[in-house]
Amino acid sequence: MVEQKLTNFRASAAEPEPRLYRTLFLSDLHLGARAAQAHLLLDFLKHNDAETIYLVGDIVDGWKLRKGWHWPQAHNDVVQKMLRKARKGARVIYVPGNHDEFARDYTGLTFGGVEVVDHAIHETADGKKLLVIHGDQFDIVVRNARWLAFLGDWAYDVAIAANTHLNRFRRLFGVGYWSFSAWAKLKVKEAVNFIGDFEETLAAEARRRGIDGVVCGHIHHAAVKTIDGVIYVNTGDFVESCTAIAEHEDGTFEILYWRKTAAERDAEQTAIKALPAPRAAAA
Ligand SMILES: [Mn+2]
Repeated sequence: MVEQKLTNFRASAAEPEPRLYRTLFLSDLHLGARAAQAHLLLDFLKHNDAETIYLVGDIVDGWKLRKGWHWPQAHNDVVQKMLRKARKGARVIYVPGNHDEFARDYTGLTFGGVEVVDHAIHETADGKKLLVIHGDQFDIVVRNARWLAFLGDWAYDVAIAANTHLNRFRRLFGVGYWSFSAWAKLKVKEAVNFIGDFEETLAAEARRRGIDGVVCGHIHHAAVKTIDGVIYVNTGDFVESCTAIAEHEDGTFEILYWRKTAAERDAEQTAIKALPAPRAAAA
C-alpha cells in the first residue's frame, strides 16, 4: 500500500506542468485512420494547454471509417483528453472539415462543452480578427482561380456552393475524396504550385471579408506568414509532420513541431538515464 502511494507520488512528480498558451490551433488529426498519430497527439495534449483550443477540421476521418471501423483505445483517449480540457475550463471550438463533414450537420450545437461551428472569427491578443476555417471549401476556387477571376463575384460564390454539393455527392456515392497528401507525393512540382495558390486564395478570402487574416488547415502544410498584408496561418497536420499552432500572450503565432520536439526530449531523457549514477559522497 505504502509502496503503491510512493509510485503514484513519483509518477505525479515526474508529470510536467503543461505549457499554457493563449490559443492552440490543431487540424487534420484524422482519428479513425490507421495513419493517425494518437500517441503523439496524447503526448502533445499532456504537455500543452490553452485558454481556447480550435479544432480546425478533419479531426475524425469519416471517409476512412466508412471503409472499415478502426477506433483503437488511443483514439478514444484523445477524445477524452479533449473533453477533459473543455470540462476544466478551456473553450474548445470545433470547425469541421471535409473528412468530418458529417459534423457540419451539427453546427450551432455544443457537445460536452465543445462548440461546433461552420467557421469562427478569432480575435488575437493584439486585436486582429482572423477567419478560422478548414479550407476545403476553396479547393475548386484554387484549381480554377483564373477563370473565376475572369467571371467575377457571382461565379466565385457559385463555385464555393458547388464544391460543398460536389463533396456531398461524392460521399453519398462512395467515391473517395480527393486526397491532397496522396496526390502531392505523386506530383511534387504541381503540389508546390497548389500550396501557393491555396495560400493566396485563403488570404484573398480574408481580404474579401475585410478582416486581418485566416487560420486554416486542409493541405497538411504548416505556415505562419503575411501575404500582401494579410495574416496567413496554417496548422499543418498531425499525421505526418505533427504540427500545431500556438498563439502567445502577446498575439504572436508559433508553429509547434511536436514530432521533432518529442523525439528530441526522448533522446535527451535516454541520454540522462545512460549516465553513471553520481558518486558525490565517495571518499
Ligand atoms: Mn481536409
